[in-house]
Amino acid sequence: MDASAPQFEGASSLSGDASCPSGFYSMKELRPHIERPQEDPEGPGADGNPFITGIMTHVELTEKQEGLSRNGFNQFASDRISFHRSLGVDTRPPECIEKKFSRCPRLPTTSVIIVFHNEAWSTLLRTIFSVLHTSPAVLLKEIILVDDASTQDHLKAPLEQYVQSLEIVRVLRQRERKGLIAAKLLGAREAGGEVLAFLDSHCECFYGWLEPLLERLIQEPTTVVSPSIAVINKDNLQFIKPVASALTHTRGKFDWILSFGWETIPEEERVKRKDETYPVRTPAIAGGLFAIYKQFFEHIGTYDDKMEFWGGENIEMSFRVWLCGGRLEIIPCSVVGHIFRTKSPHSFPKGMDVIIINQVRLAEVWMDDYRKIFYNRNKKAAAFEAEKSYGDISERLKLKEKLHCKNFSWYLENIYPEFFVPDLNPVLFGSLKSIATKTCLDIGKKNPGGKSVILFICHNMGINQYFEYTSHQELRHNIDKQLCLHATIEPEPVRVELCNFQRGGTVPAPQQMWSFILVSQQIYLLHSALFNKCLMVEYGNIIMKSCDPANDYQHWSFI
Ligand code: LR7
Ligand code: MN
Repeated sequence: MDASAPQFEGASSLSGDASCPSGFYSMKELRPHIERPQEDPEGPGADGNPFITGIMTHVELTEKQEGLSRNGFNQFASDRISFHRSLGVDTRPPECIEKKFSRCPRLPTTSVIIVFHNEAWSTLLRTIFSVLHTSPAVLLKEIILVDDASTQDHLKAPLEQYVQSLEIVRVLRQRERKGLIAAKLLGAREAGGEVLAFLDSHCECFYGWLEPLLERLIQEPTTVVSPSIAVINKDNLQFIKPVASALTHTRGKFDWILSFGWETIPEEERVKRKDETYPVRTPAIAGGLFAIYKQFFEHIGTYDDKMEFWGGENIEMSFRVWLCGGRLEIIPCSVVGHIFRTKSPHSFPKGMDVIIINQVRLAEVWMDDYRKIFYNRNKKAAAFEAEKSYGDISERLKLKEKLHCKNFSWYLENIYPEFFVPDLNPVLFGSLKSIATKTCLDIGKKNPGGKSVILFICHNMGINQYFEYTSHQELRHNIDKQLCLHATIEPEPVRVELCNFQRGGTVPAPQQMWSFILVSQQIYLLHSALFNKCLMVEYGNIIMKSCDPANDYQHWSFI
């Protein structure tokens, strides 16, 4: 698209001024008068290195443990690393390092918005200082901290007092806990910059992160750009830098229970890349770290303000932006680190079901008939949908109409054609219950190599216990990958393998083709080598045994 002809109303003002200075933006233009902690090149964690823990006293061990359970990352280590640490040598690809950003047309001014709830002092301050240290002053209009009703004392008056000297940093308060979506909306409303750049409250920006995002926005004002997200190790705070020689191109994706994930870009996209300054088109964004023109954010419908606390808004935004005329991209030259934790340390005042309700809202608004694939796999979501207890979505439907957004099938065909679309109406589906043991087939929480299947108490939620009997006679568990129940020769336990029918095969693998006899409740294999063998539970294992219609342990039903 031509940058001089942006696609939404009011966007023509975004193409930059006619008069602008010559030359390039320079990192030396950071605000010199802002007091900053001095970087200690020998200090713990310097150059992005891991924090090394020596022998710890009992008191230190207690502090470390408490920090871990409060934050889900090693606050003990974070507290001992300077607020201002260097991240060491620039390991990005040479074309990223050499790239210069012209002042004409000028890049837009940016409001960085950081939302937080009970964030540790050291991680929050390191996020702020890393923005101040890596963003040219002319581009950084302000940093807005939005407090989602934190209860920890350090985030009250002491935070305001501390950031006063930083001039361009201010704190907005959400008095009542509403979650990150409302907090981001508050920050966005108050922002004075042309661009909004959102960050989580435990990030560190790598040298030169901002300019490539802004440059892309002036080229394509209807894009939402994400940096490439580096991992800050939650246990030792090591900043794991991208290594140019081992660059894998990762993009964002989702699965059929609407969880966000990552995947390598398809080979045909990889070979088309000329160099690393080119953006990576992505079906979905992680949601925490992205930049967007404020005007475009408003044009495209900000967020669904009835989504609460956490979750779903990133997938909602991903679908909406693509369907309603925008684009989502990852800019590899822009690198921002984030502390990934395994579990949220925050309480959810209304319980974890809010996440599912957020997902139902997005499915109802954007997924058309395909939402059924989600509901089949998440029973709680299906129940919320059936009871219509997901709130009013009429405003979002109006928005969809106003923006003339496309159908979800367009998204699947054009934006994410690699994504497998399961049957909307499989022959049988639900949980596969063993009649004798009253337990259900489950792929296990961790499914090493995608192989194990276990029996687990039937929870009737779908998710890990979701299986469907397809029109090709497979028994598939297909939320993310397409996994098929795969017969083995006794005593080897039955497992799941990638479905043959999906990997380019035109028929299921013989070990993946089952006959389900509803009358006798038996499941047997059509494969001749396992002729007359039935799926059976023996001592808690699932194996193939000679069929015996009278044996309860060979009886199964979909519930
Ligand atoms: O109730 C809350 N209120 C908040 O203000 C819960 C959280 N928060 C804040 C929190 O302090 C943090 O700054 O919101 C931010 C995100 O919460 P995290 O860090 O506890 O969770 P997360 O890193 O898993 O969040 C990811 O998924 C969220 C789903 O709603 C949002 O989209 C986050 O922005 C997103 N974070 C990222 O995309 C960072 C990159 C990593 C990935 C994937
Ligand atoms: Mn986070």
